[in-house]
Amino acid sequence: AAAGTSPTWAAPAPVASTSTAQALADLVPAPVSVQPTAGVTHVLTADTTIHVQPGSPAARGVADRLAEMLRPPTGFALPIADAPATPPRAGITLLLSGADSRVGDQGYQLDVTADTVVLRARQPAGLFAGVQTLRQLLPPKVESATAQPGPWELPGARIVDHPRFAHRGAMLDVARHFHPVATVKRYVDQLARYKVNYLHLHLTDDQGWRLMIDSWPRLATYGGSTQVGGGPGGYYTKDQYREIVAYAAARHITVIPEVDMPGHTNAALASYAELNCSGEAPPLRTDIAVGYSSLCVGKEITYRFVDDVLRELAELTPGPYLHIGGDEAQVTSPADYQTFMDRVLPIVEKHGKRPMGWHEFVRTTTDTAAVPQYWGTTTSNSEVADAARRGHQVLMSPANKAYLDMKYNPSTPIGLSWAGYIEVRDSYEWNPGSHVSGVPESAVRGVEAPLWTETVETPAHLDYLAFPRLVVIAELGWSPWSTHDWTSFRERLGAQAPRWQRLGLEFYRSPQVPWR
Ligand code: TNX
Repeated sequence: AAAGTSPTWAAPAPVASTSTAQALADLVPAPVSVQPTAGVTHVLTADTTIHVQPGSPAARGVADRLAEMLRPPTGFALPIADAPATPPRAGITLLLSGADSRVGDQGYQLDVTADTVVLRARQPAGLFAGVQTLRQLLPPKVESATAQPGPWELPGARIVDHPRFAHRGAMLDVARHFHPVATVKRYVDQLARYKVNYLHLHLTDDQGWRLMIDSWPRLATYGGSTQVGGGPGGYYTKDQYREIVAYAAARHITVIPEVDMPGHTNAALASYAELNCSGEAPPLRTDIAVGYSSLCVGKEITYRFVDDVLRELAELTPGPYLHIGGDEAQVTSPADYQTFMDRVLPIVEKHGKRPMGWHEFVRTTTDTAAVPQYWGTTTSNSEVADAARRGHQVLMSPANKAYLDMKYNPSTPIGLSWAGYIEVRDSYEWNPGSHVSGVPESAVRGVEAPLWTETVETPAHLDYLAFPRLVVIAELGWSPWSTHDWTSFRERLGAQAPRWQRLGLEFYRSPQVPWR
């Protein structure tokens, strides 16, 4: 029997269909357009098949992710089959044709009728985004790892959706405290749910170097041997790192690796004495001071080191960007900072990548392919405004809005507070497209929520700081500004709680949010 037409499910109970329809109002991020079809419900059954556009391995990959997501909670087989040319069959169909022209490269159109669920996009990334919407249209028990009783109802609707900004990012600092592959993958799963499409990994800092570099192995084996507070630290082998990159890619998330320089380099300087101007290696550091370390700008070996590191990093990086840090170089003179960047930026390019960096590095270049990441706490910054005027695209991470490591309030048990306390509403009430004067929306590439981990030791700590604020930043990056409204947003955010509970996320129950 075709899915949705079996007698058992022909007439869903009115109560169920009301709560089912509510899911359309609860979507996070808010879609561009939702047209409910009153009284219509689609029910997934043991007979449901997932049909997918033939000939596209990436579309097939999205179907695989969809099946992996639905099989455990439903207990259904959910076989995947090639979609016939037309018309769409009963069940779920993923197609790379026929979508509303507004969807662009990352958006999708989702049509749910009694008999069919048809998801259309122009690119596999759009199908993947649409699958995340489909997941949120199902009841929260869809997040369970074990089989749950049905019914598995979707509300009838047409949704047309696409992101406001092409870049929605999250950063995880794996240097201050090392976070193993499993923790990173778990975070990737959460990012994917909220349509985040970049993961920035802060791989190196004063307290630790977290990636094996074959030509300079002591960076990882010695430089990675501790962390803030003096724990054992750790590092990723190249195979482990490839595993992270591939896991993210399968969820349409591009990894942006960061090697921070010329400052924030104590772990490297401690590992190789010859990198120091003095020729002497400093001790490893486990405190949280910043701004005291610098690579030796006047030594040639510095650039051999940078070339080796960036070459090996580029080989591991399918994405277009290498992040070179550049922040808080307080013991590098401005002239040395310029000299350093004049040598390093061409090395990034030589290895086929584009440079991204914390915003102060942009003063050293006129190459508009370089992306400054704004991390200031003010709404005027002449360096960034000048860069926008020259044609750079800016990534927005204002520390007093988007930093996930800031405490919510003075009694938050973990986190820092140098950029202020950031309650959930504070993280929501800013407009990335007009936040910094002189940086108009057309010069904004997108948003990123950084999570620095000086105080973040465990997945539970990570959960507490990232949820719900990561989801707030994801909404600001995706949803049209016309949907921006705290009163409705906090309801939608509160509706996520039953999902997060099933996922075991230890989120902060902000009193500002009506948690369901
Ligand atoms: C500033 S923001 C830093 C990091 C710290 C962070 C803590 C930036 C580019 N640098 O080194 O971890 O504050 O919030």
